[in-house]
Amino acid sequence: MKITERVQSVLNCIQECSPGQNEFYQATHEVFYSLLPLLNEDPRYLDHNILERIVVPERTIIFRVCWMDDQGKIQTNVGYRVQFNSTIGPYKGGLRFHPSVNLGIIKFLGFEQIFKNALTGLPIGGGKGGSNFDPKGKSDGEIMRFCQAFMSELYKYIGNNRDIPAGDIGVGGREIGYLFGQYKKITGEFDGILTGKGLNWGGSRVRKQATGYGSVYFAEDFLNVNDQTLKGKICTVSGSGNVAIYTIERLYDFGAIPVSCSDSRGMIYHKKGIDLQTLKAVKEINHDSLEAYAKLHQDCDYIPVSQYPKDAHAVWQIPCEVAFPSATQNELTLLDAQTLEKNGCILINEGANMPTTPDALEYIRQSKMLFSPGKAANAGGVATSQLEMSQNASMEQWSFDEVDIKLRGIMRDIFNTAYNTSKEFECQGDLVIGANIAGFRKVADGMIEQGSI
Ligand code: NDP
Ligand code: 2IT
Repeated sequence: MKITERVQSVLNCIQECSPGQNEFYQATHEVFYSLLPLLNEDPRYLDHNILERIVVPERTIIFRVCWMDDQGKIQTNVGYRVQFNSTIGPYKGGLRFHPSVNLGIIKFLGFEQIFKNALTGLPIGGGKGGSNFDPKGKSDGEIMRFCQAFMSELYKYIGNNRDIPAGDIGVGGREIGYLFGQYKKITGEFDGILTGKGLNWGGSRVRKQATGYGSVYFAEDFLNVNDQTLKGKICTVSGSGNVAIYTIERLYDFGAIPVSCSDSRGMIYHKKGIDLQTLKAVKEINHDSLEAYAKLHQDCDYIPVSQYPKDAHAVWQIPCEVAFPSATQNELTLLDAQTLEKNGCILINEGANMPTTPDALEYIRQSKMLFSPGKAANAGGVATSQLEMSQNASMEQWSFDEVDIKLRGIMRDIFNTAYNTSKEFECQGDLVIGANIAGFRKVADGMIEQGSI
């Protein structure tokens, strides 16, 4: 059997065995096809059936979460934890609370996390979890009771050497606090079983900022090898959550001009630059819609989702030099990629997980635009989570600068690893190939060394 036929037969199997899990299929398809240069060169991976093994999670936990709403009614949601791969360390990855969550979404995120975590160079395996719970419009009390109910089941499966969840969409500092409190109450242990904790109870400085800052560091390194910098560049950012806010913050520090942000209801275009203070107040403190931002700034444009062009997103219609998709999966379409190129964009730097659709990705890789895949560019969050674990283990707390300097170094190492691997396989600058091969090779070699685990 030819190598491409073998790859396709594993993908066919995934499609048959996991019907309806479109995002999972999309993620495995992208990774496997980008591994072809490696599989052609080194027969060990196919000999050891690594592809067949690596696409099946080591363990999948699905559980019921019942919690009481403010009206005294019991509500029911579904909880997930996919412990995907523990070859190089304990399972590590975020929890997502969003109504769109299902097994396919959690598996795609968990699968990506395996290679992302390997790329950081740190000893962490891949996992992901979450729930179809919708935090929007819920009171603090409802969020707390949901988090307590979720942890009442999850606590059985996690541990600081076993599985260490963190935040993702819909899970930030507040939720991590409620989850941690419940774990401590049930087990009686003050243990580093979650990352993204509060600074007074085991959290790490810079963790909140880490994904956004790391994404900017990665973009700067990629531009530098192409004789450019972020300084003075017009940047578009999508999303207005944890990743987007701290991307915007660090872009200003690098002298760039971030002109946009978005949420599930609309998009802000603020030509003179996003007002970070207003953005933080609207989103981090008031958990409000961006319409509130527009009301405070008469000189910005607000476009509601209902007015977006067909099959496209308003944020990618804005002329920019660097684009930072930082909201969610499949938020940058083929039409968006074509518009970005036409408007002079030179780099698309993924802050979110898999924000680019497959046809857009194919188009971008054949164009002159540079492309940073999320599993490399957004790895600063999980890397700093590992620094939090390290501080917990030694009962230390490092200064902001100490953590930030380590984060800067880790992002540079990730960039160099992905870039040098792309060169090794004669695709210089194709970081999809570079990141996927580098991450896969590390995990696959470990799987071979550890036998039939
Ligand atoms: P947040 O929940 O803090 O923010 C998510 C943002 O994206 C919000 O502005 C939200 O809008 C918007 N959004 C979410 N879903 C949709 C949707 N279906 N359509 C349109 N807009 C949407 O999440 P994060 O910032 O933490 O995560 C953003 C992305 O970054 C995700 O892909 C996540 O997996 C990835 N990521 C996160 C890391 C982290 O450390 N937090 C690390 C690495 C990657 P609204 O406010 O209306 O809900
Ligand atoms: O997608 C991701 O890397 C995250 N949501 C962060 C995971 C973590 O364990 O910090």
